Amino acid sequence: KDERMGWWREARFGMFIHWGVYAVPAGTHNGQQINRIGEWIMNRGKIPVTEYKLYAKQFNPVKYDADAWVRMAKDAGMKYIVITSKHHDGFALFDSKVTTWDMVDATPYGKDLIKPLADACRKHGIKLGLYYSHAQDWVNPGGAAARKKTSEGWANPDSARIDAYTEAHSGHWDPAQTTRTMEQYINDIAVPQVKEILTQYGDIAVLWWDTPTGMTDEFAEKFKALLPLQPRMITNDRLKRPNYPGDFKTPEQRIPDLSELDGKDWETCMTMNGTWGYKSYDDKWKSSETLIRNLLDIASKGGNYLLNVGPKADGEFPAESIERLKDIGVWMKLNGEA
Ligand code: FUL
Repeated sequence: KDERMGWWREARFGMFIHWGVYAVPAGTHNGQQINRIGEWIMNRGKIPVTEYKLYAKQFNPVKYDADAWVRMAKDAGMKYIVITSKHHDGFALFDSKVTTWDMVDATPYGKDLIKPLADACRKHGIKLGLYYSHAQDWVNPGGAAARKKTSEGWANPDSARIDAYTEAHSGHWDPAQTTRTMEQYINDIAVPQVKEILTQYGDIAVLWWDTPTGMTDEFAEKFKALLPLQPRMITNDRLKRPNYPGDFKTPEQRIPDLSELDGKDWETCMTMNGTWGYKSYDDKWKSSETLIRNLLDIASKGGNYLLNVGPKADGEFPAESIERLKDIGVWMKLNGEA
């Protein structure tokens, strides 16, 4: 394990990228601003599957320039990138053969988004990690859904009825989501897709699981069995809880106190503003100074900082993110870190 962790322990700083169909509504559905994080808009707004799918028809990131993204990360002193190959909305940014709910089949763009990023990372000496939502999937039937109340998410006149429905259907809000079992989803979608992402893009440095809603040991073992496909890869601690510690812990949106450190490897993931996935009106931006201080705090405690960018649907990073990455890069160069 120490051998596999070597580069990561020295990396200190990486870029998280949350990108998907949710960048199209960008926080607003049917004229209503949906509360909280942008990539959860489908769940928070309880958007029916067929309605949410229409957003993919507008997902056409013609300005996507993977090389420019990787250069921005590298110039900021980042050593690795972790991108959402599939988030909870089930949408695959890659070319998946087991579903049409992917970039190639469901969008006008029609091309795999992970491939150019993998190529650019290789070219610039940046490690590539893939986030994969293995349990939650709100579009491929049988995927899990975390129960979130509409009454907390937005002012829907029909909140009470929708919340009662999700309560009775393990968090699902659309009958289309439950036409298959979770076991079928694991066997026919999630396991084959993890196989796809671990075999289609060359070396994958990190596999980043998330939110093990409904995960059983039996399901978790099926995913674990795929890890030898990338023998040098490391994984986080979110495959299943407890008993699947992975290679590092993942404090979210917070930096642990010294008293919490127990000698295990850890990575703080954090947003630059208040959302992971792009929201057009989120303005809770942290200052560049705060971000640099966070990095120093984390590095001094032996952790890694995975700082998020939520690209827009046209393929560009938000201007505020670009500005902050540049500021961090300037500081890094002054301090001989990049
Ligand atoms: C969470 C997810 O539910 C969020 O959408 C985000 O991806 C964050 C990094 O992990 O648990």
